[in-house]
Amino acid sequence: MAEVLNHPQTAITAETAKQETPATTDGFHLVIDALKLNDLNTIFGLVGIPITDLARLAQAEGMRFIGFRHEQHAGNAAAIAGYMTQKPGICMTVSAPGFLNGLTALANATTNCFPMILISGSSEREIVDLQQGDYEEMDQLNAAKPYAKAAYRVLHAEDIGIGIARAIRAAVSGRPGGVYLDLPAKLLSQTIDAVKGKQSLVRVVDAAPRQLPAPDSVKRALDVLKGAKRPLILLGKGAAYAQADAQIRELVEKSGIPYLPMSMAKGLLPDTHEQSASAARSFVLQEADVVLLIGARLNWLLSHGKGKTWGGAPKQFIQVDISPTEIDSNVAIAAPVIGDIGSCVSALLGGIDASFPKPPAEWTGAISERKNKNLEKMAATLAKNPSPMNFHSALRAIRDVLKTRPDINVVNEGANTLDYARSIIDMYEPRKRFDSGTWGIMGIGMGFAIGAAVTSGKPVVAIEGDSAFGFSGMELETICRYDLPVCTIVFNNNGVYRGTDVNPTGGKDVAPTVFVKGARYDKMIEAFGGVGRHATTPEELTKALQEAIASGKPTLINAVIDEAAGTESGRLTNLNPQSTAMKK
Ligand code: ADP
Ligand code: TPW
Repeated sequence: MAEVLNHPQTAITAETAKQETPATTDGFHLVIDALKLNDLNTIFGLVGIPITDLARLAQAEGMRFIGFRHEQHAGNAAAIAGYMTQKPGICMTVSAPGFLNGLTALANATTNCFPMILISGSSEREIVDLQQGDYEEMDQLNAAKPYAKAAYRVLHAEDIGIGIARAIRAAVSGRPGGVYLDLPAKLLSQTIDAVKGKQSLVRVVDAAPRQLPAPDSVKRALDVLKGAKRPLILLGKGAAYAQADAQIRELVEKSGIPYLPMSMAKGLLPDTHEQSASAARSFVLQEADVVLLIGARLNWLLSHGKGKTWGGAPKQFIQVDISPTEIDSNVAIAAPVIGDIGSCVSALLGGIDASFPKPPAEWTGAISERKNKNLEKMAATLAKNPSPMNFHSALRAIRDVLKTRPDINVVNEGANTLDYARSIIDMYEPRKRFDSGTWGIMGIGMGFAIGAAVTSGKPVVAIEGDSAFGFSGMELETICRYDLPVCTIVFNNNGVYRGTDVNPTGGKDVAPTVFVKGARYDKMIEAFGGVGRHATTPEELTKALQEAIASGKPTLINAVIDEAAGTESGRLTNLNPQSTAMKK
């Protein structure tokens, strides 16, 4: 493989193409050139034959290769980069086990509608298909299909350009998702004429074309909205992804309709916006008569649009989404508006003029009343200073620091740590909050943190349950290696949900939810040259976080939380963040 790096033609440029010696190129170069041609300049991955050479070449050709300790986290980094940029994040892995480790992230990306491409090396087709036992043998293409939006394999070097173009389009057009691209090892070393190779590359034009909504669907939606007595706008992470921030804000403000952001849509409008109904979430979901969903699905996170969460009052839904089959997936949708969110919201805005009825004062007044009552209750809870810290006192300290830095990215996972942080930490800017998402998955933490830091060049604060952190903890080394401005705060309550469970038999094994007591996660990062801090009070936590942000150094703060403070989470009844936070 060494020859690959010594390849006479490291970059296919107009100049080199003109060189006298008839040059050849190969699969390795064509993959890198195709990615670069499409402005995909960062690869998140983990090496091994033949990806090692691909990674070396990528770096030699000026791309960024961010090497991870486990493929799942490389995949998560790629996925969040895709969500932040609307360009597919690229993850590269070796075959079979490396591919399978990355597949969890690909499936998670598809579930969350994040665009990414998982590129894996694979073994020889002849041997795989006859199941003759090759090194890391696996039929990866078929394994990927059920979990990806699309899956492709390239067998000939001259098809690499087309293969990558198809993967890009599949990832970002329509509803975004994860795409698998299978590159057999043999393909990478195939050589072809360099000029032919260059001609075979494709620069994708208009990868995610606008999709305009049908005018009659817009009219229907406006008619339903006009008839509302208690309207509500629900913003999902599709709305954040769409980067139609100004139009969405205008729609909310011109219509005067109260809105609720789903967790990753927080910050699309600042959480402090007066029309935000977050602090009266249960009330508005139950009482609204018309709900305008923008880039949000009626899945488990919204109790499927029915049941107690939504109250007894009959509702009409308007749904703006790019995917026609999302409509009527859980309950009947009175007015579907199909298209990209920017186009749909602009079209809706066209019908909202001075004569458009404002939501009745009875409705907005009732919401304000609820909000004020709840916010008062919350303020009282947050003002307490128990020792050891509980989730609220620790989050109050973090909230107050983050308030001063609205540009900071926030990663958040755990059970209680997720539920409480979601409602206590305000977001002020779009696409700055990255969390467990549609699956409620643990393990996105360090991958998302690295992806967000690399993509934005801005600091990241990862607020992590101690169990959640454990899934990706080894990536602290990656954070230190690339000297990323990531501050990880581990909410250490000695276990999953809490640390107080006991083994009912009195046997030697601890209860299934319990970890080593008093663990010092801060020592882990010190092993890699990062800064470890131990915080037992809100004051210590504040200071450690302020210093971490100011220094930009990789930091881990071990925040000691009362091991009895957490409740068992992940149940549907705990999905309403505001009410969960209110319980304490
Ligand atoms: P949340 O979890 O925040 O409620 P979901 O992931 O459930 O959000 O929903 C996101 C929705 O947004 C998906 O149904 C997806 O099809 C849609 N979507 C994503 N991007 C766009 C876009 N650019 N235009 C329109 N709809 C989009
Ligand atoms: C991939 C199940 C949901 S929440 C959680 C687990 C293991 C951890 C909760 O403990 P943590 O948080 O992080 O210490 P806290 O604040 O309550 O103390 N495996 C995967 N995903 C999920 N969701 C689980 C298991 C789970």
